[in-house]
Amino acid sequence: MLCEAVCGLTVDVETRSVRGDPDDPFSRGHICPKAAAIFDVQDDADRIREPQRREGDAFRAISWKAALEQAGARIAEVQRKYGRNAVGVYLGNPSVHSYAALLATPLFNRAMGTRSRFSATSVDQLPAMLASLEMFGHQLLLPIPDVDRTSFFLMLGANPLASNGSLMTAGGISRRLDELKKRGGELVVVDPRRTETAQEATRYLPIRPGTDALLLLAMLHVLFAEQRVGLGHLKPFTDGLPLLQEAAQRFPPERVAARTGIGANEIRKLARDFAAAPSAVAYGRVGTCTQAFGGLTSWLIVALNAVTGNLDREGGFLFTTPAADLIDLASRTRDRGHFGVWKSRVRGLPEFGGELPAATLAEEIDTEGDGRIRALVTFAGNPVLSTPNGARLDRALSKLDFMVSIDLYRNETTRHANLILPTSFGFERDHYDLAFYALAVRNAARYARPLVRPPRGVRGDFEVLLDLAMSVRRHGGGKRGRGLGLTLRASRLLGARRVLDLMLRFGPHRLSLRKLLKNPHGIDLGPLRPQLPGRLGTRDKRIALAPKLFLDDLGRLEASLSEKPNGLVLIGRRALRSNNSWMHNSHRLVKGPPGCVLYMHPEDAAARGVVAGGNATVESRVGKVEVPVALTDDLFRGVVSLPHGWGHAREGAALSVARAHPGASLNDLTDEQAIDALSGNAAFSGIPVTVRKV
Ligand SMILES: Nc1nc2c(c(=O)[nH]1)N[C@H]1C(S)=C(S)[C@@H](COP(=O)(O)OP(=O)(O)OC[C@H]3O[C@@H](n4cnc5c(=O)[nH]c(N)nc54)[C@H](O)[C@@H]3O)O[C@H]1N2
Ligand SMILES: Nc1nc2c(c(=O)[nH]1)N[C@H]1C(S)=C(S)[C@@H](COP(=O)(O)OP(=O)(O)OC[C@H]3O[C@@H](n4cnc5c(=O)[nH]c(N)nc54)[C@H](O)[C@@H]3O)O[C@H]1N2
Ligand SMILES: [Mo]
Repeated sequence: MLCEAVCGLTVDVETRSVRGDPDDPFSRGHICPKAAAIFDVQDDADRIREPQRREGDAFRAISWKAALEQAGARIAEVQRKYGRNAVGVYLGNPSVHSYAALLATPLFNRAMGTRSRFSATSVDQLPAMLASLEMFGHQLLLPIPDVDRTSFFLMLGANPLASNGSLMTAGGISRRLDELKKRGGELVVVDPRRTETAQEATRYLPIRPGTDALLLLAMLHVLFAEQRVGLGHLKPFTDGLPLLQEAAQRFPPERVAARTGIGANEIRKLARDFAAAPSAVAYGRVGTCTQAFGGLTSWLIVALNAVTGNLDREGGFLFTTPAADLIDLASRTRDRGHFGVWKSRVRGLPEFGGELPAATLAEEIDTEGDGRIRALVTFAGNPVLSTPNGARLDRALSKLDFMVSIDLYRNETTRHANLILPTSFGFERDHYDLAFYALAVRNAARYARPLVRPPRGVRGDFEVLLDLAMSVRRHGGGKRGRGLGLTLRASRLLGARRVLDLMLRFGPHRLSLRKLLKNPHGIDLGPLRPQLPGRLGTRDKRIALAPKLFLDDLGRLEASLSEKPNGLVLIGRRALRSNNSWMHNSHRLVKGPPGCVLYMHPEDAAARGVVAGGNATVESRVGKVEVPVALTDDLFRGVVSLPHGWGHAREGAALSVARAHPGASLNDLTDEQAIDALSGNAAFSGIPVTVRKV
């Protein structure tokens, strides 16, 4: 319900204790500190338990009826006056952790009828989805590393020992990586920081931020030059191998070594070992997505798997067969995704799947002109702390005519709202991991009933989203059309639970909620299986190995080869006892040494007179923060690291624990102008900064 690892939990409601469920066939008893903190959020005194309306600087409780009326009327008014696009929508990360929200948001978006849509996708996995759209014809068709059967795991820009794994749903990832090593396999980690995961690796390759695409092209160069390329069973339905070869020819290892920081021999050895392994998988995550070449890197990762015969092969990179199959449903409704069909108003950035990059949200609010965003709906998000140049967005939000937020808290973002609508959370609602079984390393399914009653003043995410949409339409806003009105009302009547049940019944494993309820520990549906070309979303059921979109971006990459490193660059990190921006109000997660600390290489620190334990200022083009410093050799020279999700000192948020452990926001330093020019995704990695001793 808040983590991609979807671990089975044993819960004692009386004592508020949460333990790992040893009988869960998927997670086998694994648990992490975040799960134990679910009750901290659920029982949090700061949690919002009734709709709140802002009156001046104060918030007062109002009834649901009044709140929905007012929200609908104000949003409709803005849309009637200024057009539908004058209302923006931002969906945060937890909207994919609640199956009810996941089912309601597409309907909500359709009903609002606005093109000013944003989400956490464009500060996260958008480039990986773009690669899937271009190569497999479906934005949701993401291949997953077969960690349990692979013999060579090449991991770039991911730290699952802290994150529990992402786009790789796997309860107990550290055990799974241990097992890989025990069976004689290799774990190679490529990261500018020797992370918790890198420390467990059999090989660690420190890399300069933002240069993974160069490394991957050089690996491909070696494989083509040494005739180690073989598409295997993909051959009859894969196009573009010669084009990929041509591209790779431009990037011999010697040409990229200095820029990446990885020696040519090291690159050759890595390429050979990867190709020679009985099975291998290359996988990248936040570090390969949220950087200036996120699109290229995501494409090349898939390409490397494909040309070594590891795509759609056991032990390699495979597609899932989830019991409730959103991918198949999207295909049936012909919504496989699209890219660049329209552009943002101010900067001309491309839409992806109907959403614009979050990096452009602030300027769409604070730039005058036709189509300016004047009202905003946020759902389960905190973009002030989580999107680039959050401080600018913070200022922009205060200029809105109207804002409504659906959230558990009055946080750094929702404090700007005129209305906050609170929803149920945790064990108060039923649970099924609709999104994450589609990303799991084994096929599995588990459904959990609610264990406790929600507070009287909150409602379900599904209900709130649909009720708000209906209220907007009643007041003459949103998209018109009788069909849409009927769909909204019918869905509201049916409820999320029944929609889920139907999806399970018509899904590939013919399950149902009844069957799942009979198996409360969850059902194992077996390992991932090859399923190409059948699963492809492309009309001709062929894979595009070298889409033009990516080939056209290679010139930009090539130009980066001549960049000379100069000064320090900033990257982010995650910690096990922290969850994006919203769990710092849990005592048990923030106790102990401070989490928001700048990591610095001792030589970089010495050159600036910065000492361990002292404070330093970090300054970028957009802002400046002051943070404590820790020194560590585990960093690429010239790179400093700060975790994201902190910065809780802002006036007006109601997070009393977090406020006592505020930290500084990494996104007061990241730059909304720093994006992957191809995809529009935020480029958090490699922000030039100046560090000074305080
Ligand atoms: N405890 C905890 N768990 C979480 C979260 C959390 O906040 N806390 N957040 C959840 C969410 S929303 C997500 S998306 C996942 C993310 O899951 P992961 O991607 O596994 O987690 P990160 O720690 O962000 O790992 C990114 C790594 O990329 C490295 N990196 C930075 N720049 C580059 C680069 O240019 N190249 C390479 N090769 N590496 C680079 C960083 O040093 C870092 O180690 O975690 C999820 N799980
Ligand atoms: N610099 C930098 N920035 C980053 C990242 C990074 O690595 N570096 N990581 C990025 C990534 S991967 C992500 S996913 C984003 C996350 O960015 P966001 O999604 O914008 O923010 P979160 O911190 O996840 O905040 C989630 C909010 O949802 C609320 N919430 C939780 N559960 C529910 C629920 O069930 N219903 C409702 N209605 N509300 C709920 C919480 O109270 C909280 O206010 O941050 C991104 N920002
Ligand atoms: Mo994320």
